[in-house]
Amino acid sequence: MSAIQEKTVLCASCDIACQLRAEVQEGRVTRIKGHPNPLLRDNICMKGIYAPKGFAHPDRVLHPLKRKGERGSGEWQRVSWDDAMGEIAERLQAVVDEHGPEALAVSTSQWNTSTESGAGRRFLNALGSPNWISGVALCAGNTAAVNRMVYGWFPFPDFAGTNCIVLFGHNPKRHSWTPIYNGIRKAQQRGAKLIVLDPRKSESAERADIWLPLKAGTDAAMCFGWMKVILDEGLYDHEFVRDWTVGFEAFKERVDQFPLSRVAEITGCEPEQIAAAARMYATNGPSVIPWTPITDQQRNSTSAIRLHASLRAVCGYLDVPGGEQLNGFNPDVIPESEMEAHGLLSGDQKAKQLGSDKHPVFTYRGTAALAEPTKRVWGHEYANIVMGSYMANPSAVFRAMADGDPYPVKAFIVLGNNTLMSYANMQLIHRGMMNQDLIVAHEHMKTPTAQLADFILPGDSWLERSHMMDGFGWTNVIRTSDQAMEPPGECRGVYEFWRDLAHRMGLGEHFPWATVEELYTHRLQATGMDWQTFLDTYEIYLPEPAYRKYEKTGFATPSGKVELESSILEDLGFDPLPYYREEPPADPDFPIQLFMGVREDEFFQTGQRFIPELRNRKPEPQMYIHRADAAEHGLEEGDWVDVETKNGKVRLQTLIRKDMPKGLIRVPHGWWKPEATQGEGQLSGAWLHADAQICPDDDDFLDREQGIPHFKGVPARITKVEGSA
Ligand SMILES: Nc1nc2c(c(=O)[nH]1)N[C@H]1C(S)=C(S)[C@@H](COP(=O)(O)OP(=O)(O)OC[C@H]3O[C@@H](n4cnc5c(=O)[nH]c(N)nc54)[C@H](O)[C@@H]3O)O[C@H]1N2
Ligand SMILES: Nc1nc2c(c(=O)[nH]1)N[C@H]1C(S)=C(S)[C@@H](COP(=O)(O)OP(=O)(O)OC[C@H]3O[C@@H](n4cnc5c(=O)[nH]c(N)nc54)[C@H](O)[C@@H]3O)O[C@H]1N2
Ligand code: SF4
Ligand SMILES: [Mo]
Repeated sequence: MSAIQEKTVLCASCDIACQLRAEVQEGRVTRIKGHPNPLLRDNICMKGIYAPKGFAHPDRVLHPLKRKGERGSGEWQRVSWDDAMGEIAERLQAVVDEHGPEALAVSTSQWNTSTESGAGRRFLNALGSPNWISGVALCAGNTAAVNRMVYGWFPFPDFAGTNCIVLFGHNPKRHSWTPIYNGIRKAQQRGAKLIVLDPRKSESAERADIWLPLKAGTDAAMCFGWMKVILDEGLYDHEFVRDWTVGFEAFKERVDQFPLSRVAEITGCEPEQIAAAARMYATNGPSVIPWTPITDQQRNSTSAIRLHASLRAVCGYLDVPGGEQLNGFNPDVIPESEMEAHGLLSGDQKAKQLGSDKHPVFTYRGTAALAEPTKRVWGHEYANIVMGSYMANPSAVFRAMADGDPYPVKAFIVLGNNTLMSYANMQLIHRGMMNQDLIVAHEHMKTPTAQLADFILPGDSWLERSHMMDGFGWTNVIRTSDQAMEPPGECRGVYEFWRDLAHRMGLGEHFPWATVEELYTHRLQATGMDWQTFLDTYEIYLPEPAYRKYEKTGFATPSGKVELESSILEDLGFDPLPYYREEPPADPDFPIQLFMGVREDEFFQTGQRFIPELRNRKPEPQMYIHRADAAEHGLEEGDWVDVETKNGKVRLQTLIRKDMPKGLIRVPHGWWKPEATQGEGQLSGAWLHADAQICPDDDDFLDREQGIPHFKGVPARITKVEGSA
């Protein structure tokens, strides 16, 4: 038996990159353990613990595969990396020659593949395509882009120092974003208050000082209610508002349109409770409203996010201890945003970015006015925080893939993202994929998306590579991850893929670094260390926190102040003030409401359902429903139902839950069954269970400024399925 070695690694089985310790024996990871960091040592989520099992699964793709027969046939032939890359480069070049570089679109979520240091964007920018989309369009990235419009950066909450935490839906648990759960628990143990807004009595709501059971999708209206109380009662930071905001008078007039009686009617909450929560937030400060995906995914998303930002600002909680930090870049490391080389893409090509005409907020067009202020305050023109800026609009990209409107997209590369199931309107995405000349999937597993590819390329995993992570460009913390074992088979990293493709397509000059470690050394040049020395020296590398930095530099907005009234949105032709769009009129055919969400403890998003230890705990996709609604539909626990919206239907198993309010059901995200029949027509159960089929993406359900879909409070109907599923 050889000795056990221990390596510090960053987990990428979900998107928050916990530090973990990997025990390595005879070249294999045998055990995952907690890291001594106080937020990580006490418990690890089960996805982290079972990750090595997943990476050793017999169905993992270990060699490049090329499709045999029709697209989606489910039949594959093993090819060499050299043959695969040669053919991919040739076919991509043919698409570019015929339709222009903008005919290539890329989709990735980047947290699981983010070892690439921006190489994918760099490739796309060098080639000339603006059509990059990402799961972060629906999760944090879009919030980051909207926050930049208000005060020039995306703030990060100081859980350790705060006196009051407000969770808009967001419900971290022991097995869901464990360190954030731990951070909130520790704050509560210190005496910090917790306010939870959730239509369901979630685990966090159970522990809250105040729980507001608002109706799904009404978060923006709720924020107006809070703001009304805070402004009317003078509970805001008068000096900060006077010195550091613009548009306060107009903003106040808009807020005055939301008396508590109106807010109570929209949200279904009691006026006194709304006022009590607003007072707790404003008077127990410094308080924090941590980022929440719930307001990423609503028809009023942009307004809700702006109102969160405005609450932080008027209460004086920005860039103060215990409040919300505006971190900027780490001064010693070349930021990922810079490595992405957005300057390489010409103005003409940027202007072709799909969807930027109608829904510009996170596109090049929408963020152009931030370039100069960002350079002035943060030292670089581009700040791609959480990779959420400078993206195309996903729905617009899928339409271009399917219908060639306004121009054709004919080549699609997907890396670490299950595109078909990870946006709205799976039917459209499917049509778009079936209409491609070339699809490449860089993956571990034959996901429904990969099943439609021309090539599946075997990706390495987070235990099998080194990683330098720059806090998603959000915090200025740089963390390192040591390679714990060799990749199995012919698995390779994303950087190697982009570099190889660039060299084959005449773009090699932009990729002089032979390995990702060389690339890290390049980014670390100001520290005087190479990657190995840095890795041996630091697990974490960060500057001393500094507060109220805006007093010296101003905010990174066009006015240099917090824009309660947004000059950028006004110039883009939108309402410069936050607003509230009421729901479309009720449709008697769809009498109940649903939301997509409540993450499964056992799996991350669409992943991990092939790991028996996890799947045994949650074998089937479940609809949560109130007992009275179940009775009304003749449903008993375990019955199968079809849940339908006007876009399509999914089949789910009934689970009667006390925490659900009447009239609202929960649809789980991301279900497919890796053991079920693969290929077109079935896609391993995705056509039966994937929520993306019922997510609407028409104008009534898209947020106007960003063009992201509404997942919270969608009209639906349910029908019992006789017999089993
Ligand atoms: N319809 C619908 N869409 C949604 C959501 C929803 O609720 N409903 N939720 C949204 C949210 S909150 C998010 S965060 C996004 C998430 O969207 P994604 O990031 O796409 O998340 P996953 O479904 O986990 O897909 C990741 C894929 O990457 C693969 N993978 C994992 N690690 C690696 C790696 O190291 N290398 C490579 N090459 N591949 C790897 C996995 O096998 C998996 O298939 O989806 C968003 N989209
Ligand atoms: N185990 C595990 N952990 C995960 C993930 C996973 O897939 N598995 N995914 C990770 C990712 S990418 C994300 S984005 C997070 C998501 O995790 P969370 O932010 O916690 O989001 P959800 O679990 O979808 O839903 C949280 C709460 O929102 C409530 N809710 C539903 N509709 C509304 C609404 O309109 N308004 C309000 N205020 N509340 C509403 C639901 O009742 C639910 O209790 O989890 C992360 N952690
Ligand atoms: S919460 Fe779990 S899956 Fe996510 S990074 Fe941490 S250990 Fe990994
Ligand atoms: Mo997410």
